[in-house]
Amino acid sequence: MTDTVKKPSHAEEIKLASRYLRGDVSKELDDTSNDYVSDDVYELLKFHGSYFGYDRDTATERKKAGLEKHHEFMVRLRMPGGQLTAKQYLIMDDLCDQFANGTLRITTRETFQFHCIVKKNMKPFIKAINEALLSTLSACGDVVRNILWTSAPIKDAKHKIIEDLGYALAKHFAPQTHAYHEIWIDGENIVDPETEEEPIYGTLYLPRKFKIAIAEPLDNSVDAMTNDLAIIPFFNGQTLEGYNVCLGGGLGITHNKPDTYPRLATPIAYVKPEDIVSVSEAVVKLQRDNGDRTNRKHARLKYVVEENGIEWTRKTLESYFGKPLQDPRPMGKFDIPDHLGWHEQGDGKWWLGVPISSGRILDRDDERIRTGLRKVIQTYRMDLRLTADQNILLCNIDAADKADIIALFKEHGIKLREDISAVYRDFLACVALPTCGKALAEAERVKLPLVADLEKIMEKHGVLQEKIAVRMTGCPNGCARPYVGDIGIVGRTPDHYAIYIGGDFEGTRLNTKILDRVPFSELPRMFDVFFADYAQGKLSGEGYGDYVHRVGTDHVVTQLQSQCAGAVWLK
Ligand code: SRM
Ligand code: SF4
Repeated sequence: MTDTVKKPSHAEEIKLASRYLRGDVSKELDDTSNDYVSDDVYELLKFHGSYFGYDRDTATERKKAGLEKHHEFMVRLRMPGGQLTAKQYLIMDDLCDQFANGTLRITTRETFQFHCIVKKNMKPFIKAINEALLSTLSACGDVVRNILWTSAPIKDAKHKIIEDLGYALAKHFAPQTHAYHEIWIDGENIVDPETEEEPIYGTLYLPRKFKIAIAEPLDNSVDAMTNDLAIIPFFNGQTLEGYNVCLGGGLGITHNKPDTYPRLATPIAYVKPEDIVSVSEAVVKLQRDNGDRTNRKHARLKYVVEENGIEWTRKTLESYFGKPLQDPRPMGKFDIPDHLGWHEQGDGKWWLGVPISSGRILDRDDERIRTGLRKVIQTYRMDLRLTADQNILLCNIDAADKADIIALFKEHGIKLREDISAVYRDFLACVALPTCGKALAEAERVKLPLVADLEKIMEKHGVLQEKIAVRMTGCPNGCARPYVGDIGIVGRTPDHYAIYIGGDFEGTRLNTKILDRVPFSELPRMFDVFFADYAQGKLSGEGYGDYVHRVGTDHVVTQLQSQCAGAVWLK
């Protein structure tokens, strides 16, 4: 018998042949004889911050009418820590009318996405983004993605240290290729690709996307442990002592494929402040050389760590770093502070956290979020931060302006912290239909009616103000991090969802699947059983996920079986 050596995936061949991400991107975008791009350019465009797709709402009708799909592009910004200025916001707001679908979409990784851009607009659009001193380079693709840290603009030494590290890592891992400038900004070859180098990534870049987040136990609002690399600083008061580096978080799965699984990062080592950038580089190189380049479904760092074990991971990391590493320090319980509403920043100024349902900035019925936000930002020119739970923080506000700002929001019918329930606040939904090519079911578009149902049910059982994180996605890829919430609702087939329960609010425990295909219309009935049981059995202050973890998922399933007997979705 001969050993079969697996071939690298096609994506690897495309990267290798691309001359550091150039390929035919520019040529194909300039071809106005059609509105699409080839499969190879589709792969390369990701590194430039864009996904090519089509409008899924109209695809079937158009096919019946013998028409082509309506092709369009999504564009994502890279915005470390979710930070942008008022001027940049206002330009993005203009650009979404000029080139996209008139909405800005805050993502679960603290940045903006734009949807429905047509091919001929791609070059002027990305150029205009860069003219506003923002970028889309490496917002997607097999590279280090947007780096997350808490959006809270607290002015103390601790937050400054975290922010400085975030920016240092973002700079360190930015791709070095000039392709981006050539294609989107200068429009000509300024560097010979033969002489170029990617010192960290090499010609093949990484086997897959790579995500980094920094959290400290008192603020894990970025769900750090779901990242390939989670960095946890330890402070003594305001003095930094060092960092735990935790490897191998990641959430994407395929339904019914047990060899794909969500995983939380494992603490591997404790490192000194001066070593954190080199150790992070060592982690990225470990994944670069050991991630599975033959199968993209198996290519994330989580599989390298899980399959080789902690000892191997630690030893291999030491060999890349070049020095022995210390054991990780024990970590305390994580917390997730509420960044919405008014908060004093520590320098006499204030920030206001504004809830944006599913991060979609648009005028919706009486709630004119886009117009109201624009007006407030135009008037007060404050700095802004986007959060990992799809909200926006308006920063550096003078106490004297607080009342007028609230009045402006009220005038536009915008719901603020005090106008929404806890479950509204902590319910994340991914984009899903109609733009996401992977969506099996709806998420963002059905979120608000579902929240309204949930609120009624929770109120009926007297648990409306309990903190419960619900995360809903249109497919099992996990973009709204459904496997770490108290409750995960994951698209299974059109209109049907798999249900996961028993994670924790703090993002440190995975939940468990209990149901496979619940129709959307049956979700309220299911929640009614969940919350009746929870209200009766919970301890004071106990979250839903913690309750389920204590009583066991079998107990919840038994409740469902006795109260929804005969329901097809229980089988
Ligand atoms: Fe995601 C792919 C949207 C955060 C795991 N994600 C996609 C694509 C690009 C669909 C595609 O590949 O064709 C989605 C674009 C939809 C659209 O129409 O806009 C998409 N992901 C999003 C966003 C916008 C969700 C949101 O509602 O905010 C988030 C953008 C983040 C950003 O700004 O960079 C987003 N995606 C996540 C997260 C959460 C996180 O990173 O904290 C995850 C889970 C963590 C992880 O990476 O494991 C996530 N997205 C995935 C996966 C599964 C990856 C895997 O290892 O299996 C895919 C599919 C893929 O990569 O092949 C995916
Ligand atoms: Fe699309 Fe699935 Fe991600 Fe939702 S979870 S945005 S449906 S890839």
